[in-house]
Amino acid sequence: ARTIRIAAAQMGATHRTDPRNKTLNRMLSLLEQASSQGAELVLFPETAFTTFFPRYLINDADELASWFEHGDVTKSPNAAPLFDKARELGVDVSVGFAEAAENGERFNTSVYYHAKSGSVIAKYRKIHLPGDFEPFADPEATNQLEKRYFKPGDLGFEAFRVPDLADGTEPIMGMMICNDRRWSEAWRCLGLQGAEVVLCGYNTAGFAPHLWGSDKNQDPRVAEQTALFHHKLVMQHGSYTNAAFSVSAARCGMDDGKYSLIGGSCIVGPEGDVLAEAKTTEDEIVIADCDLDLCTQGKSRTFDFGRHRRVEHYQRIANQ
Ligand code: CDT
Repeated sequence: ARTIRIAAAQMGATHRTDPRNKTLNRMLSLLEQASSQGAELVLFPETAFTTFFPRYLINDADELASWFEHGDVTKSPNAAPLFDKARELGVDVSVGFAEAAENGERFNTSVYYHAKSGSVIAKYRKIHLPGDFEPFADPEATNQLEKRYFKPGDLGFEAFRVPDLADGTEPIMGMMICNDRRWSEAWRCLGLQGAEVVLCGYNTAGFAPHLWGSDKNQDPRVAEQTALFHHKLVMQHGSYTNAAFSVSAARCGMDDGKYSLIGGSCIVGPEGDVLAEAKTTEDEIVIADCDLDLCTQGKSRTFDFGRHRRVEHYQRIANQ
């Protein structure tokens, strides 16, 4: 069997005032825990090294720059120890971070770090940036200013092969980030490349009535449950319709004592079945053995794209 033991490293509350090394130490501890449980690959959340800063209106250029990793993330002082530890433990890591590229452009990014070669073998820049450029007028509203701080990703949804996993059979993986998981197009781009595992870190607001904009979301408990339901719905649907495993890792809990983010980190099989899921909204390892041979049925029968898709009728989604 082509089995990989994969972990989602869920991360609980991370406050605006938390020092970077506190957050980094939590990540190192999660990585060690996952490794001691035999994980070969660990997924960390979106913008894992900091709180989810796009909720704040930040006008000071230096402060804004401090939320980003500049240049090569594996050498960035606030992030490098994670990659060094991954290499030492021989565990692959996929992690999200705010990227300030060499040319000054800023993206919401994730990388796949391959421990054996000690190198980043794939990079993804978030394509679907949710929220707004301008903050809400209501000062109590939770904002999501990703359109202000990031450019839409320019690397596409590129699947990649990972050496030294699943008995050296080089499994095909893909990355998406948070809001991307709600878009069937993102899943299909990866599915069409034969992706067997899709990795997705996220920060999803629970109670945030302005942001979600629905009457249903006025009650905090209902709002959280609705957000959690939609999260699992899209992970299970995307996995099933593309016959791929998916792994999702949340940044969750109550940031700054007032901004709630949902948990629900999970590992889903190619039949859409939840194999493992978080029990808390704190730092927690969610782990499962993923036998990639289980993708074969879906990829060769129900979702054999070559035989069953009717691309001549899909012009609308290709061009508009
Ligand atoms: N980080 C991120 O992309 N969060 C969004 C919140 C939705 S904004 C209405 C998400 O899709 O989970």
